[in-house]
Amino acid sequence: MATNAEVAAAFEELAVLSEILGANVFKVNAFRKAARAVEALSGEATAMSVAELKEIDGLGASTAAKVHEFAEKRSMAELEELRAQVPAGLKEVLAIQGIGPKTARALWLDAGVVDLASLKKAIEAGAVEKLPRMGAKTIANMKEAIAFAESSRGRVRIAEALPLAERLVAELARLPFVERVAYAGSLRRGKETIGDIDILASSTDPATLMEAFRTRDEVAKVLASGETKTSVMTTTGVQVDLRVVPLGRFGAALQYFTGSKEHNVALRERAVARGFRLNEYGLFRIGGKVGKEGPVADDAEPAAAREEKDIYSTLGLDWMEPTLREDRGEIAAFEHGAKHVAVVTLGDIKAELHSHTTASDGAMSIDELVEAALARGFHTIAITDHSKSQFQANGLDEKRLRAHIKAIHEARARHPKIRIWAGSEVDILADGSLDYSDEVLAELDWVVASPHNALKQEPRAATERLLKAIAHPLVHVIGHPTGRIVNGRPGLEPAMNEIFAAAREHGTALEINAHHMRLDLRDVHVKGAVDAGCRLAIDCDVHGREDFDELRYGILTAQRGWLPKAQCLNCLDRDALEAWRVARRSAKPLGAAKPQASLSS
Ligand code: DGT
Ligand code: CA
Ligand code: CA
Ligand code: ZN
Repeated sequence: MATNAEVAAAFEELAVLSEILGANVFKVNAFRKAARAVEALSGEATAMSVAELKEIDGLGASTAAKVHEFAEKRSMAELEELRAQVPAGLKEVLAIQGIGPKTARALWLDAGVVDLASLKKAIEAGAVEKLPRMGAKTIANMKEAIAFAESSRGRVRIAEALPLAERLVAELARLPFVERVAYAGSLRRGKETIGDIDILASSTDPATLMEAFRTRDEVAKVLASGETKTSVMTTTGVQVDLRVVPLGRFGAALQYFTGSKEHNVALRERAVARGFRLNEYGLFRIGGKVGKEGPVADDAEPAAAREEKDIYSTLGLDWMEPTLREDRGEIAAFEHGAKHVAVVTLGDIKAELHSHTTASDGAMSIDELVEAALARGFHTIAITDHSKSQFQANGLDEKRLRAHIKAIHEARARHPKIRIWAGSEVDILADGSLDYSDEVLAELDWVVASPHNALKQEPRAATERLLKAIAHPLVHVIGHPTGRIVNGRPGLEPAMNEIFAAAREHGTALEINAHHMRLDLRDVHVKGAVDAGCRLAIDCDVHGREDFDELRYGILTAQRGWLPKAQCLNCLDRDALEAWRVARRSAKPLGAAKPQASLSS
């Protein structure tokens, strides 16, 4: 059965391809409408009859039939036809910010562009500037976006890899001849993007295991397959490597293939300094059997190999979270006896401080959102719908906001077990001023201030903009501070050290937006903020019920930034969090904020 999201994606692709091919606007719009209609359905589209489907607003006879076709064949004949007519590489051109189907069509037909490489050449050769509506600024933006796309090429966002890896590991673990299986690599380290998924397994029957792996439904192409390693490409475009290792060496392989490479290099140096040799087969005492190239590793008895933690402990180290293994000081920090960081974990999170309802662009009512937060075991939920400038997200003007605040406060009586804050995600405008007046902001319990527009600002302007919001006495937290989208757009590039210093000084928290598309602050910024002594919030930016599940990505990013529980707002208990909220405001009465000039150099 195909999911509604898959059907909607097929319609969206039909719309894009037909627009590139110059289909009439009605046809293109019909596909777009169908995509939106299917996406918004509460039931499974593919389980409905054509007659039922036709009744749905946004679907007609022909699109309804296509839903059925997709349910049966997992594709549509028309989609296959269109795909055959459009160069496959145009997809990556379309993925560039600012290039829509119409521009892609012009680039293709009038400038011979068929993929990113030819687009670059066409720009250099001056063929693009001859096209209509291609000003110098548009072309400069395009060049920047191409460079960004190239830097993220071949890497998928973590949310495209983690659930897939978990499914593979769980299902391989169930095979009777599989003894142990785990994923390693950048995925285990929780990086925001993943080059490939590395899976390790021990098996009593490796050949059958490889066969079972190669023939799985997700596999589109087998890239290489041998006795100990098989690489495949999935239908979703993710490369997965499966390695079979002896059970007695599983821990060593897990350590090695988890990496990072930099961490491994540092660990290997430590091993050598202590008279060991470390590789993917184990930790070996030097002085054993020696071959032509030095001590022979894989046939000598290892000092540690079966369990990862034994490798670390034999080297005088405590086991550390894979998220910390980037050679950023973790080896010194985890010496036996050192008092090391206890990084925040999923179970520590007790509050969601950034969420949207149907009042702006969320999918849940106030009560549904509150119940979803309660179901997570949270003691506090801050409801923070968009402010008025976010008109495309149905942002609230002052009148609607006041009615919303009232409705939120009324909801408290219905949900005594959870603390409900009436908040706002207020836009930080390009000049650093906020989208509501101080008078209105003062009526809110909780204020998240976020940049949404003007995300191509010069670094200096971006810095000033954020500093102004940080210094604002009514702001509690800066939401997704840079506005970047993973693999999508770079966002603001402010002087982060100034941001951290100001956040620390004013007691304004900085957000790790947990959504896998954002992860903003990103890992290295989190580390900087932690070191500067800032408070951080980890928030899902909830728009729909399933967004609460994004929290795991925020936790991984937080861990990669060494965030201790003590510096994370969402880990405070109910009363301590309320006390922080109140203190943040009373510490800085209106108008008492430091003049901002003192912060900039
Ligand atoms: P990715 O896949 O690009 O997101 O990043 P990783 O870290 O998963 O890298 P990958 O898949 O090439 O290799 C998995 C791990 O294997 C890596 O984190 C560390 C280890 N590894 C791979 N090549 C080397 C190497 O040349 N030296 C060392 N020390 N370790 C390596
Ligand atoms: Ca990898
Ligand atoms: Ca790999
Ligand atoms: Zn939001």
